[in-house]
Amino acid sequence: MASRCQRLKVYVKAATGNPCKLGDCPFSQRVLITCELKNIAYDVKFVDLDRKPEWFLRINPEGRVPVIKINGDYIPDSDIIVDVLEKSYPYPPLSTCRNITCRGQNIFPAGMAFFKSKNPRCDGTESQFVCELDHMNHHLCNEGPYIAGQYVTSADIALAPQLYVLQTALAYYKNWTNFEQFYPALNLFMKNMYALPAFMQTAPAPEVVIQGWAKHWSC
Ligand SMILES: N[C@@H](CCC(=O)N[C@@H](CS)C(=O)NCC(=O)O)C(=O)O
Repeated sequence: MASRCQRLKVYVKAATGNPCKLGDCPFSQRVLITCELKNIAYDVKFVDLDRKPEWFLRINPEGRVPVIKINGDYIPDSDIIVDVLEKSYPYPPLSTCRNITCRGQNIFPAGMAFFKSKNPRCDGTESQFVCELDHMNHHLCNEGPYIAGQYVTSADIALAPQLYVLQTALAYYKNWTNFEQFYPALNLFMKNMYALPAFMQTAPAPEVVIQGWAKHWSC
């Protein structure tokens, strides 16, 4: 068990242009939701990824967030962090088996490729993204409402923040709003997840997502 006298520190992305506000990093939100659901007392530190401070690069030379500080150790990478939190704070249990946690892991990279593509119909990025969404919609329709069935697990906590930023950025920049019409089970999953207090308290504002994704749009 983690020592209760040391508060956990969570280093997350700051909003573009506002180093004191929560930024649009779905991996950071994943860790924050996990802390909220496990009732872990924690402090948040915002990291300006556009101008990475020296102190942060000393903590994590890779320069990525999220990172946690637990019992004096700095731990990067949301996959590793949620495992550490599960072991240190076992209640309520959120973990599920590896092959379930992996479900949906291709949605975010496929969505990002579709978002960045200037010719998604021809280069296959749209059909790849649609295929990933179809898979997940089908799975949730048959075995949902959550990825592992009746209860929220770490698999949902990993996927929902990714869907949130994709949905926000795709609607704004590409006028792509197909979740409700074509993926009803996935759309219901998103609504359920977004309605959790742990999600609402840790989600970046839509305008922060839109600003954060401007750089992907212009590249
Ligand atoms: N696999 C990592 C991915 C973390 C990641 O890519 N974080 C992004 C922000 S969302 C980052 O720190 N990028 C570095 C940069 O923008 O310079 C995890 O799950 O934590």
